Amino acid sequence: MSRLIVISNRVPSPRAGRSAAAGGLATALHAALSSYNGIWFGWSGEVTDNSHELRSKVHDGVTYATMDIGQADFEEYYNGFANRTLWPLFHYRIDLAQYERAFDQRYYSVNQFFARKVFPLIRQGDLVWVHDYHLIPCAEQLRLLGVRNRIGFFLHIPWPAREILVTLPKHRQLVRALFAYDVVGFQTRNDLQAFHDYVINETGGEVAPDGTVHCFGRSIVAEAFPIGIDVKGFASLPRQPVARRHARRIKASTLGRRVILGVDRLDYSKGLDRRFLAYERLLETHPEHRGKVLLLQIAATSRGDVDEYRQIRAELDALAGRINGRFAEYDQAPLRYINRSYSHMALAALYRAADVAFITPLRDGMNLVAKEYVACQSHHNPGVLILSRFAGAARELTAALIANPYDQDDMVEVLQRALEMPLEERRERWKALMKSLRKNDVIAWRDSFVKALTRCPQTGNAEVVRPRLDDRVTGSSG
Ligand code: ADQ
Repeated sequence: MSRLIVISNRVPSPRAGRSAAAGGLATALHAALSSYNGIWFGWSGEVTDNSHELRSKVHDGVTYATMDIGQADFEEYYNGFANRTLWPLFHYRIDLAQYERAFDQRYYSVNQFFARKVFPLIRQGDLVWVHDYHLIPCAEQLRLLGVRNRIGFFLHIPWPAREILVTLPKHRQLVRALFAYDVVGFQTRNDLQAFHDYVINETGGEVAPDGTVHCFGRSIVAEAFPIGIDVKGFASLPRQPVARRHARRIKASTLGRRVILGVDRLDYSKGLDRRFLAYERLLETHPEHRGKVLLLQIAATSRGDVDEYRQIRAELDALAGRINGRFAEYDQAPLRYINRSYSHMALAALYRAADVAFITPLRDGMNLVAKEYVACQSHHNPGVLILSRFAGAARELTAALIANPYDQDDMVEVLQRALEMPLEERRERWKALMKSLRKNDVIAWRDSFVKALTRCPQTGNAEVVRPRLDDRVTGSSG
C-alpha cells in the first residue's frame, strides 16, 4: 500500500484523539490516517520567530511532523488571508471579507514554506493529500520543487458561487493553483457545480462527461466527496461510564425541561444570532413552552484575534443576557450559553440528552455536529435533528427537519414541530438518517478520495505551468 502524506494547516497533538476539541478536520483525519503508515504534516500551532525546525513524533504508526510559523505569518497568512479574506468570502460574507496585498503575498510565501519543509519527507509512490483553504497553492509549489507524485486536495468549506468568488482580487491565480493537483474534492455537488461554473464561464475551460476538468492547459479530476464521521465510534460513546456520569449531571441540571441543543465553534457562519432570535420568538409566541424548554448552546471560542469574532461574541453575550432577562425565573433560565469546548465523551452525553438538535448555520461546508448528534441517539427514543438548508449535510440528511435560518417564522415553526413530533415519526426519520450516515462514514470518505487519487494517471499534472513572474513569491517564512 502507498504511504499517505496528509498536509493541513494545523496538526493536532498525536494524543488528542477522541478528546480533540473543536475542529472537524482534526476529528475526521485522525480516523483516516490511523490505518495508513502515514505522515501528518503542518503547523504546530506555535508562533515563534526563532526556529522553524521540523519536529516529528510517531504515534500509533502515524508520524506527526510539525513546524512553528513566524509572527508575521500568523498575522498575515493565518489571521489575514485565510481567516479574514478566504473564510468570509467562501461563506458568502463579502461584507466581512478583507483583502490586503500583504495578506495575499504572505499566503503564497507560507505555502511555499510548507512545500519546502514537507518536500524532503516525500518518497516516490507516496500519495499526498492537502487539506483546506489555507493551502490551495501548496501543490503548485511542490510541483516547482519537482514533485511528480499524485497530489489531491480536499476543500472542507463551501466553494462559493462564481459571482462571489470574482470579488476576490486575483481569483484566477487562486483557481489556477488548483490545477496543479490531480484530484480536487468538494463537500457537495453544489460546490462542485459552482466550481464548474467558474471554470466554464470565467476561464473558458471544459468539463468532460466523465467529470474531468480541463483548464489552464491541465486536466484534473474534480468530484464531491461528502465527509462523514466514525458512526460506530460515536454511537458507542453514550454507553461509556464517563459519558453516563456526564448524562447524570446534565439530567440533574435541566430540571425536567426539554433540551434544545446547539454545538458549534463560535463563528458568524454558524448563524447563532438568528438561532437565539428564533428561540426568543418561540418563547414570545408560544408561552406554553416557558419553563418547559431549555436552549443549551455550546459555542467554543475560536479565532479570538480576529475583530469579526470579537464582535459576534459581544452580540451573542448581549442577546443571551436579554433572553434570560426576559424569560428567566428565580430558579431557572431558558438559555444556557457556554463558551468552551467539551470532549467528545461529554458531547455524546449532551447529544443523547437533547430532545432537539438545532443546527442552523448560514453556510457550512458539511457540519459534522449534525451527524454526531444522529449517531448518538437511542433507537428507542431518538431526538429530532433540525438542520439548515445551507449546511452541506442537508444534502444527505434529507430526513432531518430542514430550516431556513433567514426566515424567522420558519425557524419557529420548525422548532414547534420538532418539540411536538410523535415518537413514531422520530423513529422513522432517525432510521433514515442513520442509513445515510452509515453509507457515507469517515472511512468511506477516505477510501473514495484515496481511490480517486490512486486511479488518476500518474504525473498527470507534474509539468505544471510555472507561475507567471508576477505571481511568484520571494523569500520564505522560515
Ligand atoms: P467546523 O467549522 O469546525 O469544520 P463542524 O463540521 O461542525 O465545523 O465540526 C466541528 C467538529 O468539532 C465536530 O467534530 C464537533 O464535535 C467539534 N466541535 C464543534 N463545536 C464544539 C464545541 N463547542 N466543543 C467541542 N467540540 C466541538 C470544518 C467545516 C465544516 C466541515 C468540517 C469537516 O467548516 O463545514 O463539516 O470542517 O470537513
